[in-house]
Amino acid sequence: MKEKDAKGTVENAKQADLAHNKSDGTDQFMTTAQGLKVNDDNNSLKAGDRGPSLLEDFILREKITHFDHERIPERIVHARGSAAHGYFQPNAEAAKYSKAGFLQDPNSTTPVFVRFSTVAGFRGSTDMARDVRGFAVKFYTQEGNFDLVGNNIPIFFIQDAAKFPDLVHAVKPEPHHEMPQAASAHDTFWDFISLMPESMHMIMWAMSDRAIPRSYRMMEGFGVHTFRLINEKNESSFVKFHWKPKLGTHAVVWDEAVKISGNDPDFHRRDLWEAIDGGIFPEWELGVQVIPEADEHKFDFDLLDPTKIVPEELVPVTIIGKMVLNRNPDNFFAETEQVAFHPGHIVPGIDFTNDPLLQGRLFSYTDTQLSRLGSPNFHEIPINRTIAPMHNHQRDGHMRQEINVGRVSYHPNSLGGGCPYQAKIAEGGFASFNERIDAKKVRERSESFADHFSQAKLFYESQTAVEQDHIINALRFELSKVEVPAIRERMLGLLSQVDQKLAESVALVLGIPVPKSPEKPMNHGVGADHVGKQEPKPIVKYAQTSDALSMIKNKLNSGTIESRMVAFLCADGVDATSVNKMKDALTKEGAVVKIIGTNSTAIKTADGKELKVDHNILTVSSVLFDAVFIPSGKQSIDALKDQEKIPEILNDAFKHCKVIGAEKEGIDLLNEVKAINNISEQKLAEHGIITKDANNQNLASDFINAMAQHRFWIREKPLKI
Ligand code: HDE
Repeated sequence: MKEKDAKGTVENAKQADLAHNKSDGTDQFMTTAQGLKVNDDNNSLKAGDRGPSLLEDFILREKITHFDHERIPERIVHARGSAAHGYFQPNAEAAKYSKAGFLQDPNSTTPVFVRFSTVAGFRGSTDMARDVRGFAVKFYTQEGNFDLVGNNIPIFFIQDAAKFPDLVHAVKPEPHHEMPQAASAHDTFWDFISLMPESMHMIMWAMSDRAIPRSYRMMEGFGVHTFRLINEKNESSFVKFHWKPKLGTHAVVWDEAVKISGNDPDFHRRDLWEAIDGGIFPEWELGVQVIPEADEHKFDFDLLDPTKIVPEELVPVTIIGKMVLNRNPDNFFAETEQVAFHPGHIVPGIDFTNDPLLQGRLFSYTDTQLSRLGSPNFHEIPINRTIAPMHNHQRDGHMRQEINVGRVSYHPNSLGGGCPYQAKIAEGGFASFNERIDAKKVRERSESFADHFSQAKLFYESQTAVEQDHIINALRFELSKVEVPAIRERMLGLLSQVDQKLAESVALVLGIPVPKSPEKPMNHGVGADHVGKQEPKPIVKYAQTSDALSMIKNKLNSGTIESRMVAFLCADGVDATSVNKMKDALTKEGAVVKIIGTNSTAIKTADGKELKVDHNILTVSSVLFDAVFIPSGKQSIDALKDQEKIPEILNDAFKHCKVIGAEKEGIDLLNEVKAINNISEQKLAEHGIITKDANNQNLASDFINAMAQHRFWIREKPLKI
């Protein structure tokens, strides 16, 4: 009876705990942390109204002391991030490969919390840096938390965890003056890279438009390492995890990224927040490339090498479920900042491989949480708690939340009835995959990891000409920021082993020649003693290119315009029919229309009605939108012609190859863009400039079809090589 009471009390306390964990503070008295109602929060306790403050003022001291300690260390990498809640639902395929409980029932859903991030920048840095994006998913499964802590690029810079601190030191702001912020375009990064040929495949991806995504919602995600799945029959297969976005994979262009950083450094955070807030829920399919255990050595690369992909043309991606993000966090710090991911959080049915990068990560994440969140009890922070029942003998420590009852805190025990019990495998107990290891202890790199250029080549050659130009331009920019000539030269040497023309066209702008290529591809680090001693394997020339690697050729891009942002440029006297017709058509397709007005509140349409303004033209730029439309209305157009921002908005929209639409008098405003005047009227649509005369009724559908093509690269001048 007593025991029952005690349990009841604990239950009540737990409920109270939960109630306390979530509070919006409305309709309640202000109290101190101890629950004392506060009578005056505006004045400190003083000796006389003009006298000194009194040490006795415990209310002031409590408030300021708490404030003084409000910050925790930011993540050493991935400090800048944004997150959302949602759910995962498997399909019928999933159970074939894994016995994980959350993958068994197509009618079940599992809650998830997903955090996207940049890597190099500090917590307050721009979302738009050229960088890899983190894509970390916490599945709150009934069998415990499973964290899939991946990136938006399927490979990594280095092959062994031992080089991770060096990589991060090299890319972070330089230690003497802490510059540059959130940028790889500086000497220490390229110095390191130029001595690490194994990074060349990743460099191709990082210099491509993948590193400047249009939205977190429009990125692929990858588990990067090869993992294992184990099914009910205890069959193990190797897998690569893929997240495939429903909205396709899209990027901005570099000039746009630079301008977005100034216009709205929270661009990705805002985009994610507003989409979910507006009921446009981001969605991904989860796919796996499954490689049977017997095929481990079938490929020209090593499945354990994290600088290699498995081309989708060799092993197709099988979809095993979908993920939908449908709820914004309530509190940034409590959730997005305090969430603690760990690639070692797995559940039965999922296991690791011996990828030496993954192996290093398994140690690092708990270690970092101890210093970042300050206690081994970080699993008790609400966002990190498992929804599975949790019982063990771990006790105490800083900020322990759980009140463990009873006197037994050890195993085996008889005093506690032997509880908690260990679970047999049939009862869901976790047992590591029984892999046989019979080897010498060595500090070596496997010879099978030695080819650093074939897949860099495969990636480069799989891109369209436009995408290749963007890679060349990114390298020109980054290496022009490098000050030490020897670093540039070494980089050109490495690039020439990916593609001679690529190296030459970068060299053209650097003003130096490409060094003579070594006869054999340079597969060992220049002067680096850490990269195995073996002779490099001959380069495997991949026969095919892979469309999946190109964002433009990628079949994910279905042409939807859902959630795309369109700026309508309006002033007093705008034609309401022109606005509404286009707006209705776009909204029907799921696009979002924003009225950009010449004031911050509302403008008057030609028929005297009020049109609510979403943004004052002073605060926007076309880089914040996917397309621009100029509705008709002579008075409106005349007023817009006087606006200082108009030439910048239209010229940028043109330069960034975005769709521009204009109706009747609106067409006059296009004169602001010289380049448009050089395009003949018949060719305007081909260039993504959608206009119409009074008789043509197809403006809206033409505009929508053009937007579905995303960008009109025809406007971009091919690079001189
Ligand atoms: Fe991480 N990584 N990482 N990483 N990583 C961290 O953990 C680390 C690597 C990734 O939104 C840290 O909690 C090592 C690859 C993401 O909270 C830290 C190595 C991939 C996030 C850490 C790697 C990742 C992190 C910093 C090489 C793609 C953000 C704060 C052995 C598969 C998670 C933290 C979030 C965060 C260590 C390499 C993805 C220090 C040692 C490869 C998405 O523990």
